[in-house]
Amino acid sequence: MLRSVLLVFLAGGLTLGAPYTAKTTTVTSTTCTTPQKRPSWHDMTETNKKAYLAANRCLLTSPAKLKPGLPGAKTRWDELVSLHQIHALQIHTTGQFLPYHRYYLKIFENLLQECGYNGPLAYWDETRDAGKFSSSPVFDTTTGFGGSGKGAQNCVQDGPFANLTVNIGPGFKSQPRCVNRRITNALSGQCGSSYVATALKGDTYEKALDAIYSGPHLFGHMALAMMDGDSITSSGDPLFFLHHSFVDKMWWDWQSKDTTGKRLKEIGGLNAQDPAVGFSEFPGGMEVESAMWGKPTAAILAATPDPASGDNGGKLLTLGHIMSSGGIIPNATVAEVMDIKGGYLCYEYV
Ligand SMILES: *[C@@H]1O[C@H](CO)[C@@H](O)[C@H](O)[C@H]1NC(C)=O
Ligand SMILES: *[C@@H]1O[C@H](CO)[C@@H](O)[C@H](O)[C@H]1NC(C)=O
Ligand SMILES: [Cu+2]
Repeated sequence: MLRSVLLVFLAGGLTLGAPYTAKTTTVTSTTCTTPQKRPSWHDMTETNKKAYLAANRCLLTSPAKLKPGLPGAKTRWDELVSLHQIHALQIHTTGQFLPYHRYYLKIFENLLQECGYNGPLAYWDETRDAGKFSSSPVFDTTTGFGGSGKGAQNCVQDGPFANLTVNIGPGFKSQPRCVNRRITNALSGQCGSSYVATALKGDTYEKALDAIYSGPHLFGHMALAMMDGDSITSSGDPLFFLHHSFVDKMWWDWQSKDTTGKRLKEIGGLNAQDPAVGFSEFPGGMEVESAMWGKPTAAILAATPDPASGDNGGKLLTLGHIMSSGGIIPNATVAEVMDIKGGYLCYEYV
């Protein structure tokens, strides 16, 4: 239903400037007239910061809701992390990386609303803190995420997420572990503005995708080592969503640099990892890398969607690709998330 409404809107978009026709009522129901402003954490109001953090904490401490449940999920937060685990080999080092993580932020936003937060998501403008992440206001103990973890497990021991447990991970396992991270300032230098500018120079989707993925995205993860730096389940640390909103903003900045609108329809890459490559940041293919995090269990495989959903059975990602969330929010196509002000999504970075 939503999808057909959007198609009408996209079709309408091709004739921008033409007067609206009889389709106006469906078109207006999905247009985006007042996009929600998504600020950098630095600029978020203190009230919103505290409410946002409280809603994250609420999800970490609320029971799981889905029936049938997702593998290993005990809390509502675990369900969110489990989705990332289930999709891990389809959404990293693939064309799906940017659209799925944009959709994942929408799943997250819906979950925050369940916990009573109706303000905007925030991103972390990492360029302001590059090279000195640890002194960022992001790590404040009352209006931030708490600091670097301590002890052998790097458990976060101050702030709203101290002593909280996530049951998804490491890798494809499901074992209780603390919210953990370890900040390395030197690695955060490559989240600086000159590196971001370089990452956005490519003139095709695949060039931008690779440069964002291997550049500031990866360096941010390495500098933060959220959840043991685990590629499969790093979303266990609420900080993940601030970093990934920054990644989403980079994609949006690249998309909107071209004023013809061409990049709102440009997609490419694979819809699942090439087994010979696996994650591009690690040597060896999938088989070698599985030594780090195991292999998807039978339960995880049973919950994993067909990587070619909506892609006509092929290996390449198309705009028709269907993204899913285990039922937390409705499925959406890649086409629906291309424009953050397209109607299905309605926000902007400020
Ligand atoms: C976390 O747990 C430790 C050890 O159990 C305890 O000393 C500390 O006060 C707790 N911190 C918070 C913020 O609850
Ligand atoms: C959503 O997508 C999943 C995975 O592709 C699929 O199994 C499910 O049937 C879809 N749901 C709807 C309502 O289309
Ligand atoms: Cu991810």
